[in-house]
Amino acid sequence: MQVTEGRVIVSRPGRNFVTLKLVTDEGVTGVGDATLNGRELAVASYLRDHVVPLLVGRDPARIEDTWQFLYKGAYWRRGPVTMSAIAAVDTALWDIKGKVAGLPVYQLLGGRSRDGVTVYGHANGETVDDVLAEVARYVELGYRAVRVQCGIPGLPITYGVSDDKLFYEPAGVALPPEASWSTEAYLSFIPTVFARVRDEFGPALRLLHDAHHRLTPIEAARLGKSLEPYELTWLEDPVPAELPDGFRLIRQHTTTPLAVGEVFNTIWDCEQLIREQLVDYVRATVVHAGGISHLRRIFDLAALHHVRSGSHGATDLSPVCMAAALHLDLAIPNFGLQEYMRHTEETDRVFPHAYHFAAGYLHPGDEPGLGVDIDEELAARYPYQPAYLPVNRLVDGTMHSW
Ligand code: CS2
Ligand code: MG
Repeated sequence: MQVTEGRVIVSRPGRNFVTLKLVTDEGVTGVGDATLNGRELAVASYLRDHVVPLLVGRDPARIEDTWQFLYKGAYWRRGPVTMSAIAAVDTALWDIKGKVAGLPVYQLLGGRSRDGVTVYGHANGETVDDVLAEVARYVELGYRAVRVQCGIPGLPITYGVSDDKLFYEPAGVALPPEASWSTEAYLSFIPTVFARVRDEFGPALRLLHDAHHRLTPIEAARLGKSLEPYELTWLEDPVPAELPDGFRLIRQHTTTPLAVGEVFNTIWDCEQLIREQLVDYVRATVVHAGGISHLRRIFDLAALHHVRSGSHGATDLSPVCMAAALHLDLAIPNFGLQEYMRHTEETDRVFPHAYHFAAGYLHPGDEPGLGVDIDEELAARYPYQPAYLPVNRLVDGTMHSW
């Protein structure tokens, strides 16, 4: 069998997605997600101009060799654009292998290690009362874990809080919007939100919170400590992770578990964090961290060091990425949690999929391959439009991390 064609499909069914579809001489096809929020066309060009020509004529069965060829052969290693492009190829090749074998991909990864994939939803609201109503909605839907994000009094916009419910879209159209931020206001307010949520929903519901890389290590340590009475499953992205030592400082002060990794693109971004047990959950994803093959390598390393998976699953990761993540989540021994932010109906129509939600769990389904596809005719009706994530400034105008 040979790869004969690779189609790079850029489409905006509700938001921008980049999808790779590999075609073989025997008619079997495979799909991979290549979406990099706000930088979509860079990955599309990387694939179209530099990768697809290398794939034509290759044996699609050679997944690991193709990964090594694209990673080492480029000379320029790592980086979100490169690794998202490699991820798309890797994911599409696993899809093809599953279809050829007549097996869902999780069977090729060693079979099920659990009955279903526990997911968490993103409950957000402007006020604590809005947040309580959103958490209640997730609980009614059957969720066992909820991430809680609340508007901060005195700040006009808070990242992660919007009018969108069940899904939410942080990327605005055209030029990037700017938000403002006050650590002081945030640190004193957030524990009061969790006090109300825990009080209302009791001890069994798993609660999470995302700090979006906005704190310094000592501020994050204070937040972790003040959230201890509310027994969070994790505090996500407390500090930017370029400097792993920051996590050591947080660890010295709090037993609130830590999660990080949605912007990681290789094992080298988290090797020290994992090896030194500085975090509890690694949240790298199939699409941004080199595909199923490389993410499995990260999770295998994590398993040796008491670190569990907690993959990112916001709306900018397409249903193709979600399907691939679920096959891996079902198979690995050290699965922790999977984020599941629902896609819009438009997105779901363009990406028909077999995965389904029931009683707080997602299951990838039992179709051969990944069980997801792209309807190319429908996708063509939604042309790309530039859209950017907001940038964040302190109230005095200083650029801040987000
Ligand atoms: C968030 C996302 O879901 C999450 O954990 O951090 O909103 C994230 O900021 C976006 O997916 C970035 O593209
Ligand atoms: Mg996050």
